[in-house]
This record gives sequence, structure tokens and C-alpha cells, in this order.
Amino acid sequence: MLRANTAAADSGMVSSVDPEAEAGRQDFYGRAGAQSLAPLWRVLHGLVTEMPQPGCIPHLWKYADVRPYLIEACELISTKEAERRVLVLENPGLRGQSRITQSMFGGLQIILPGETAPPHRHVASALRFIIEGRDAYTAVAGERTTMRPGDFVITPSWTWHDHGNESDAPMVWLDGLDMHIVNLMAASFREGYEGDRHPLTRPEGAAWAEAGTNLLPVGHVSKSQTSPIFNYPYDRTREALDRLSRFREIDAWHGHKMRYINPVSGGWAIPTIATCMQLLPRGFKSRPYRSTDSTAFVVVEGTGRSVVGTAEFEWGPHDIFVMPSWTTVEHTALTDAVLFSYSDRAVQEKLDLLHEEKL
Ligand code: GTQ
Ligand code: FE2
Repeated sequence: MLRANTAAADSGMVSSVDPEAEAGRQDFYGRAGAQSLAPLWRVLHGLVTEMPQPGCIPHLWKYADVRPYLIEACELISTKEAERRVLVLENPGLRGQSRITQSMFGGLQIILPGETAPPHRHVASALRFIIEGRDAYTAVAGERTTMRPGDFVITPSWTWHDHGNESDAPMVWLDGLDMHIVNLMAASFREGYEGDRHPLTRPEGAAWAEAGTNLLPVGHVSKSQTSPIFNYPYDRTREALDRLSRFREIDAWHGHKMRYINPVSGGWAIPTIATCMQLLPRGFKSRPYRSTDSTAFVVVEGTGRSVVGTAEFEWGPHDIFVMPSWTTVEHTALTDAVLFSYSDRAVQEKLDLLHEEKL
């Protein structure tokens, strides 16, 4: 916002104010400023912009370029010291702010065999999207889930969570968090937990048994707006996409695209973060699309090309790219391709802010 203001001020686009007449107002501005007052007319159009002014820019992280840095980080710092060994995916338009888009955090976390990442909890909600390795676990609110590539895992707001890798290979996942939304409202709390692990109080698979098969226990009471399912396994998602593609007409803008939902409410799985998985069949070329939810994509399978605004990205498995707000995107799938994505759409929909355009 500040950046947009400054840029607009430089180009004289903040307002309709006559720059020549401004000279005679400087004394007033000085005295008003001393009373913590400022003239709106100098900043109005920078505050209420004609269209979205995303600070983030289109960007592609090739996993092959990123991975060596993750491995090197393992030699430099332990999970104990780091708490979470994560390299933040910093949008080049928003350097130093730990943002993949204006509103979303994105990072790649690596955990080696035998390591644990200590328990803590925070108001910010997190998603994990598993990229590499298999059979490490995360424990959330006393229940473990074993994670495999393509799984979408949720850490709901204010739930204790710790991670561990008892497999024989490194594990890497994408972390997506909403802490910038939480911080916008100064609503963040965080708490550490003494010890390496939080006690397990439920058997693995408990959440899935309760809510994973379109059944709920009689008398079930939702504790929050977050989905009670905290691991959406990739084999189920992939099968659904495959079956869909055999009988449903394809969407010209999105291919075969599914939302991850909270089965209790039908709403988004995480109340602040919209998450989707889409299948783009080989040869599919999407029609141009734009929306106000800046979106981060993770390539799960396949290869393709995306034109995002004026940028052109060639992507393959594990690559990550960003589509900024109100920036036109067109995807072309060179092979059958599967893309995971997340954005602040869940918030924008609830607040009636979302706009989209299908060209
Ligand atoms: O794994 O708990 O990338 O709390 C940032 C904050 C990961 C986590 C992040 C976190 C975590
Ligand atoms: Fe955390």
C-alpha cells in the first residue's frame, strides 16, 4: 500500500490536486501534521486505487535451483536451533517481507531422517503441501499423520504441532501460512511447548475415520471453522481428478479443478486460505483468466507453460510459481499436468471482495 502510494505520488496520480497550488498549502500541512492530521486529498487515489496494485510480481522458482540450498541449509543449522528449517519463498516484488504474495507466506521446509521439529502453536493457520520424500509425520492436536508427496495437510489455528522424520530420506514440503492476514489485524499469539514432542492422544487415522468418508459421528460438534480432516491424501485427490476427467466437460479456464472443502460446512478447508487441485490434460490450453486473489501454484505432475502477465514460465514437477492479483494467466499442458494452488480467496469471498474475469 505504501509502495503504491509513493509510486503514485511520484507520478502525480494520487489525486486531482493542482501541484502549483500546493506551494501555498505547505505551511498548513506542516501545522496540521504537528496535530497528527494529514490531508486526504494528497493521497486519496493511492489509497482507493482504480484497480488492484499488487506488490507481488509473477515469479517462478525452479525446484532444481532451490533444492541445493535446502540441502546446504541442513549442514548449517539444526531443526532444534531453527525451530523450523525453512527457506522463505520471497516474492521479488516484496523483498524482505516473507511474502510469496501480498497476503500469503510461502516457504520450503526440510527435515532429515532422525530429526524432529519441536511443538508449538500459533493463531496463524498453516497448510503443508508435500513435495519430496515420504513417511515423515506431522502431529496436530495429539494425532499424527504420515505424509506422502501430493498430500495436503492442515495445521488449524492454535493447535499444537510438531514434525518428525522417521523415514530414511529427507522430506520437503511447502508451508503456506496466513500470518500476514493475522498480523494485519494484530491478532497473533504464539506459544512454545517444553519437550521434543507433544503427547499423542488419538490414534493415527482418527480424524479421517470421523470425517473422511462423508460420515460424521452422531453428536459431532465442530470446534472451529477449519476442516476436521487434516490430511487430504494425494491418491484420493488424484483418483477423483482422473475420474472427473472421464465424464465431465472440461472448464475452459481452469481445466478440471477441485476445491478442498471442510466436509462439515462445504466451505474452504481452511477459513483463511483457499486451496485447490487442478488437472490440465495433455494439450489443454486454458483461456485467459484473472482474479483478485494472488495465487501460488505448485506443480505436482507433468510439464507445461504458463503466461502470467508479461512473464512466461516453463514448469515441471515441484516448481512453484505466482500469479499476482488481476494479472492474466494462461496455462498450456504439454503432458497431463496437476497443479496445487493456494490463495486468500477464502477471505475475499467472505468479505465480498473477490473479482474475477474470464476472457
Ligand atoms: O512448521 O510450524 O514455514 O510455524 C512457518 C511457521 C512453518 C511450522 C513455517 C511455522 C511453521
Ligand atoms: Fe507452526
